[in-house]
Amino acid sequence: MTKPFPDTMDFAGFNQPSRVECDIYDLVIEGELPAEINGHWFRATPDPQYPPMLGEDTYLSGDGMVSCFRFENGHVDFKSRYVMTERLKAERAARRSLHGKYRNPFTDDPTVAHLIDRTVANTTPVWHGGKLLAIKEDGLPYELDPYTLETIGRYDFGGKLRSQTMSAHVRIDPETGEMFCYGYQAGGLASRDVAFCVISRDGELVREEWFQAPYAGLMHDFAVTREHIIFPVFPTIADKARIEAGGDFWRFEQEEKAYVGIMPRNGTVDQIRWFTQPACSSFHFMNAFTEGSKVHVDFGKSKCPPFPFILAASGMSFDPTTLRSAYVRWTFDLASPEDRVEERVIGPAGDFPRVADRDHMRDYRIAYYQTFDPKVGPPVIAGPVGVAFNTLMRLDVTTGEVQRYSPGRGKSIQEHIHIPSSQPDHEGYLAFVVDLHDTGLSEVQVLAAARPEEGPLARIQLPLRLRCQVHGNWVPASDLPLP
Ligand code: V55
Ligand code: FE
Repeated sequence: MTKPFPDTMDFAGFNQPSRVECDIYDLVIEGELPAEINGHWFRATPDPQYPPMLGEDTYLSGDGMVSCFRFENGHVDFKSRYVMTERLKAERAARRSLHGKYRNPFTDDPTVAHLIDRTVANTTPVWHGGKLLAIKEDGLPYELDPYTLETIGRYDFGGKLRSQTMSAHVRIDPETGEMFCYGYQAGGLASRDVAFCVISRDGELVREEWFQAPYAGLMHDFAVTREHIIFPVFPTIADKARIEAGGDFWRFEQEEKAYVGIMPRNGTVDQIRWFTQPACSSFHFMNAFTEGSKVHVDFGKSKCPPFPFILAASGMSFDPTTLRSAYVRWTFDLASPEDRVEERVIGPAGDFPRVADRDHMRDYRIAYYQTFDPKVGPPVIAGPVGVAFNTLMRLDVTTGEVQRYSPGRGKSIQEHIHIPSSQPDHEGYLAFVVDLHDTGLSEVQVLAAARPEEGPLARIQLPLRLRCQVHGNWVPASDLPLP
């Protein structure tokens, strides 16, 4: 018998597991959905099949559920399927959870000790080189059929990839089509090995170069410019002895420094130059670009990681007011031998930064990201951090001007995507799932990216609750034809 899920933040309210694999044809739409929006919006959501074996767990451990909104000429269809990982297959066969703590194999049921990895592939759906990959940073990607969302299997770039892991965040050069990514703890649990990888436009692994990070830090995202690769390492650190003793995977070490490694894109990993800063944290990078000898990196900087389970393991507690500081630009001058970083505030605190795909890696003006604004309403629980965002922002990084949109009290928003327009001088659209806490259902809102404050052009209604996605990506019909 499958018992109820625990009554904790990670599994209650809007975070209740949904576990629904479904197809919905022609969702009901209020307003006018622009007919030029054609393509697939893939989303990855942790959605645990079984209640945690040890009684509690973090949201981030949930089995990967990939869903897709397919937009075609003013119509939208929906589909959701589990990623059939080795882990989920073993658990379905046993009809119960067999895995213990987050990323800790020493806490698992002995019957799953033979599995190559325990990834749940729940973080990002990546479309590149004609393949749809579902990735979590603790294991190899899983390849999915982009039309049926059926799992094809674990993907190692045709046997070429040596790293045991692959980053959930990748960077795709809009000019060359190359995909940049990396695996951290590439050589094993809590190792300092990082495998820097480049995948050609047509999906071939053309570079895999290993280096040692200063410590086994949580490397969730990185940044790439036309000339440089930037590897930030913040002191949320794994410790092998602690993990082997059945302890927590991550601890935020306030006494450690943060490091940023910068290498020339046409160079090699032995040319990485490390800069240091006092301990801080960031999960996502907005954009980066090189200007002469200077490298600019834009991101949301906070004092410590936001996830309650990491804070608890570090003897800290969640405090949304002190956690977040601001969006900053770090500028590194490679012409200077000094270990110096110039920091400038570019925008309010928040997360889920996204720029138009074509703006990646170069000097840019517009970014879209999210924040929690207490003036809109009291905090509502949804997603892995607990307090969900309720406000979407459009930031002009050159002027600091911010436009805001909030769907209102009792509603929270999930990570947005940006959809380019084919019309000249049109900034495109933003689309995101809105959690309707009063009805327990979800809807999608579509806004004009240039004027988010004007509110939705269209609202796409769902007859169910969509658990909070971690990340999603838009794939235009020009890259993946509609079936
Ligand atoms: C993140 C998400 C993860 C994870 C580690 O968003 C970091 C950050 C969904 O899983 O395992
Ligand atoms: Fe992320």
